[in-house]
Amino acid sequence: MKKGLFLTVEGAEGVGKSTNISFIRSTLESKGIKVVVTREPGGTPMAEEIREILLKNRDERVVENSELLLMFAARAQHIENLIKPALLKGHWVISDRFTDATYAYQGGGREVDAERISILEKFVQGNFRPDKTILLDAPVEIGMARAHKRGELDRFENEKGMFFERVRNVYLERLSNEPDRFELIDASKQLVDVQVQLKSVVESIVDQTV
Ligand code: Z5A
Repeated sequence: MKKGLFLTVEGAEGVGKSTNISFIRSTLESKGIKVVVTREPGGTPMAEEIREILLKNRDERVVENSELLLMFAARAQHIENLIKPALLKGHWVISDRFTDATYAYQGGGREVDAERISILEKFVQGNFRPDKTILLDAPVEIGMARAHKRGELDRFENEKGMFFERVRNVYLERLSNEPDRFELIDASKQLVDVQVQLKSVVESIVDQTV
């Protein structure tokens, strides 16, 4: 039986997930909560190897179904070998991306039928879903400009603006379909303002849970 809380952080590229996960972690730890931070694709040694395959720029066309299946192969390793054992110990798990990213990137970005994703979600996860999801949202140009400052771009970061518009739209649709699970943060603001919003959201999640 699950004892900890599974929190995912989502958003299109460069919205500040990595930066703000450190802030979320320290906010939770200051309240005495034991936290495990992880990411997708990745989080276990084998899933990190799959991540390298997925992110690498290559000449061979990556077929949409191969990309989709690899995302779920990495996720199966991640859920069974890291997320569920940590939750069972009572830790809170914060994952930088999870299955909402598959709906957004493979469903929205690559235009794979959402029904196909849903079938794999049920196959790999059963009923396992995040308890809460924080969506960092910003206009695509802002996220891309921030991400592009970091230098060499991976296979996803090399996509064009329209791809990320579709990604953002799917995230916003999912937020409006599941308002109880999602918390929306305006990530276009200065970092200090983003973290004021985050602090209040994280404190309210703790108040509802602990
Ligand atoms: N992917 C997928 O397709 N399907 C799936 O199912 C899953 C993933 C799970 C790797 O993810 C890729 O995998 C991802 C989707 C795909 N590709 N893309 N794009 P990732 O999460 O590792 O990669 P990412 O989305 O590119 O994340 P990122 O580049 O690491 O961005 P971020 O974590 O959101 O941002 P950041 O590194 O914290 O911040 C970016 C820069 O902006 C940095 O210099 C910060 O200092 C700066 N920053 C952050 N916040 C602010 C504010 N508020 N103001 C100003 N500057 C800021």
